[in-house]
Amino acid sequence: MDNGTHFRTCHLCEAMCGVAIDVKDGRIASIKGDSDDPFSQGHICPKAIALQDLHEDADRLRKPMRKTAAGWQEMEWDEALDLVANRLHQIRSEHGRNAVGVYLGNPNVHNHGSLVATLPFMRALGTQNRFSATSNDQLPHMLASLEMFGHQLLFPIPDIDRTDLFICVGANPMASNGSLMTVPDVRGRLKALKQRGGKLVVIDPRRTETAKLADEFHFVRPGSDALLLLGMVHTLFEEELVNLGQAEQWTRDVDLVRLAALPYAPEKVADHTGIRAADIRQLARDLADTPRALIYGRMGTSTQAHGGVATWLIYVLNILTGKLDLPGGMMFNQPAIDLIALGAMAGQKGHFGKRLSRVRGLPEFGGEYPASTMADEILTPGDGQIRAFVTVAGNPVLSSPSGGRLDQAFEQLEFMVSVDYYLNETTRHADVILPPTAALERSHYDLIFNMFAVRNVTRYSEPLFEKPAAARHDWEILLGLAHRLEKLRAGGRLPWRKELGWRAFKQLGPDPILDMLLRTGPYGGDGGPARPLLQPAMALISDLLPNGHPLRTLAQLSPLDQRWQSLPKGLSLATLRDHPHGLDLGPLQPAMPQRLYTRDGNISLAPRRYLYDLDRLQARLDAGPDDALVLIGRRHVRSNNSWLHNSQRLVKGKDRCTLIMHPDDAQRLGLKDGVPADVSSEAGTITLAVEVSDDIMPGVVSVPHGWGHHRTGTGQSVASAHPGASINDVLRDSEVDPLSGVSVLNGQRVTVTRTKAVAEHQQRASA
Ligand SMILES: Nc1nc2c(c(=O)[nH]1)N[C@H]1C(S)=C(S)[C@@H](COP(=O)(O)OP(=O)(O)OC[C@H]3O[C@@H](n4cnc5c(=O)[nH]c(N)nc54)[C@H](O)[C@@H]3O)O[C@H]1N2
Ligand SMILES: Nc1nc2c(c(=O)[nH]1)N[C@H]1C(S)=C(S)[C@@H](COP(=O)(O)OP(=O)(O)OC[C@H]3O[C@@H](n4cnc5c(=O)[nH]c(N)nc54)[C@H](O)[C@@H]3O)O[C@H]1N2
Ligand code: SF4
Ligand SMILES: [Mo]
Repeated sequence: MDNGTHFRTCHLCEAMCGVAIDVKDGRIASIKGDSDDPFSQGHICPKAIALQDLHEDADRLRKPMRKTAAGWQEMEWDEALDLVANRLHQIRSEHGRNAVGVYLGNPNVHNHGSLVATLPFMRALGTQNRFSATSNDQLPHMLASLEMFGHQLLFPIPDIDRTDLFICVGANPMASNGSLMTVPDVRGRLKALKQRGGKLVVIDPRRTETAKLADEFHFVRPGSDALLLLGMVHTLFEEELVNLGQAEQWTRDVDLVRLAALPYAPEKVADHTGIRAADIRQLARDLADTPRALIYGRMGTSTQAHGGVATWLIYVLNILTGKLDLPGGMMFNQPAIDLIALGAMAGQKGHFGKRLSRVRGLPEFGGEYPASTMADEILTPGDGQIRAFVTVAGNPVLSSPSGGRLDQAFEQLEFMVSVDYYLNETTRHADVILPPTAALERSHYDLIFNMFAVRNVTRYSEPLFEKPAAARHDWEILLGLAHRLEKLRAGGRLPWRKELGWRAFKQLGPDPILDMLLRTGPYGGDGGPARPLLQPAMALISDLLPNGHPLRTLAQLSPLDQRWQSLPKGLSLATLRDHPHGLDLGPLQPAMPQRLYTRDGNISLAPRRYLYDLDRLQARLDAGPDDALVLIGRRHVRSNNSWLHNSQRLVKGKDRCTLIMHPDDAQRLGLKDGVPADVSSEAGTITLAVEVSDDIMPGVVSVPHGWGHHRTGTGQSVASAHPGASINDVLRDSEVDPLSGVSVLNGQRVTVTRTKAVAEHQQRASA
């Protein structure tokens, strides 16, 4: 790679910071914030250096590997892809297409090549046993968007730069850098909020890094948010504070919400939530009375026992107080590549509950079953049992509940393949590992996170390093497998048109598709020359895609054909190449009712499935306040899920995988700061050091996720030296929110005891 400074978007988290990477003698000399990026303006977080560490990591796999009796052996690409396709095809021929399971992990959504190639790959696999990180994450948000706004990806985004009241429930953007809110430099933006006289309120069972910046903070009992939020809705109606503003014209079922909230007066729910009734009422009043205000919820309100209802209620509160679609409230963004509109044009807005999973009868969402039933589907014999498994950029052994059970399940498969560049807790079970190129060897465009950004922005990054001759990109691996699988299914030969389609797809790759999408998108509209060969190639490619795939519309799109009330800026890939720091496309704009995709064009405020699920909440209320010890998760700015622990520069320093516990609980349990404790449930036991702190609510303990690198047979030397323990070895996969199917990652009951070995040791010492 040329010496000098290269500009790029960091792909590690959702914030999309621009980085300036200095290369000297073919090596990275420094990584800094790109101060000319109009969106991030030079901000980066400590994780950005991991871009270099990942790239240079000697443990990162660079060639396909096969597990043999004599250990792992390297393979050539064609041999590896043939082997994998043949084995998968053989198993589905013998046991049916659902005998192959597949799990897609989080890094896929940070990789436009993977996104373009995943769906044809899924279609080629043809299995209904699909899983992903969605059901350990944002599923309730997608469900609420689908039910209320008619499209699973149409998320309301906090207009953080213009709001005067930001109520943050169950999110810790100071550690996570924002989620479903792409927001580089959240600290700077929250500071600006305060400077203009605005207020930040945080509601969380832990006084988080974000809470420490807040003007007002409330501890909330994990899993009780739905009660708190209903108490706020109740107050709005009782005190006549409901005012939908413009949205009144296109919102239906307001009365049903009023009725639903009747039993939940703040005075009734206060003890359950741990928040005083007067405070609940004041929160509702503040939200209603502040013209530019919003309430935002994330992992803490989503991945819990009432995640479906709580997430719905957050949307409801914004709408009842007239904050949806208003500057300073929750707004819809308008990305340069609008997968929402494209999906809708292709007839696909999302679906839920069309099928139920075989073993536990859990609902599919967007064609995927909940990750919490993955082990059931592998371990339970019968028709449709999963016998072969594919993971793509995922580490479910550490990221999904009952990790120990997943270890067992993966071990008993007939065949497993992982598309991943690390030998880790999950991929160690694979028979073949197919490692893609490193991120800096590929181009980058945020197809997903541009849709969640707090401003409309766009930026394309060229590869920083040339791809090594023998390496394959994720999209090449997935298309290579898909093409082979389709051929095998067709008995060895495809009709010429399909064959041509696969070849065109593999030849073009994702970037010409980006170009086409940019030109035909809302900021395209330059009427530039449609490339003569591209359009027919797109027609061939779109035939390979499943029905409803957003790119299915590709062949029909043309730059002259204005589908959006166009905001022409003449965008194309060439424009973006000319602007390596990215382009600002302006603040969020009101978009209702045009942006709604519901059948009748209205917001559905009270979808029935939420109302039915209130019975379960009522039962919780009837059972009385609960003080059992419950477990919640946490994130740290120097870590990212399970896969940045092999960077020495990020893991160094004091142990961050600790059990945070309130002093009262520590005293009751005979525990002290720094002493190891056992955290147990039916799923398993983990041992980790206690960190006593009154920053956590009594009755709650917290453990970060993504650790547990003590397992044998992995190939991450730094991570193994800083193993920590996996919270998902204690969380039970039996606990899901029955409404949405999302895993309960926060609020499960656990027992904590002094680690036996230590207790015995101390007894001996005192004897
Ligand atoms: N208890 C608890 N569990 C949680 C959470 C929690 O808060 N608490 N959070 C949940 C959430 S929000 C998420 S998103 C999930 C994440 O869960 P997963 O997506 O299953 O796990 P990650 O830790 O992100 O692992 C990513 C994997 O992808 C590989 N990888 C990285 N980049 C690439 C690439 O470019 N290509 C390929 N092919 N592979 C790559 C890494 O080596 C790693 O194996 O975890 C969930 N699990
Ligand atoms: N540094 C870093 N950044 C990341 C990641 C990472 O692992 N590390 N992961 C990325 C991913 S994949 C995602 S999805 C995002 C997630 O982004 P966030 O949702 O902002 O991340 P969390 O830190 O998990 O915040 C969840 C908060 O909910 C609180 N909580 C737990 N239970 C409850 C409850 O019952 N009620 C309420 N009100 N609060 C509760 C927790 O204490 C925690 O503060 O972060 C992304 N960014
Ligand atoms: S916040 Fe950190 S990890 Fe996230 S995009 Fe910015 S530099 Fe990368
Ligand atoms: Mo996530």
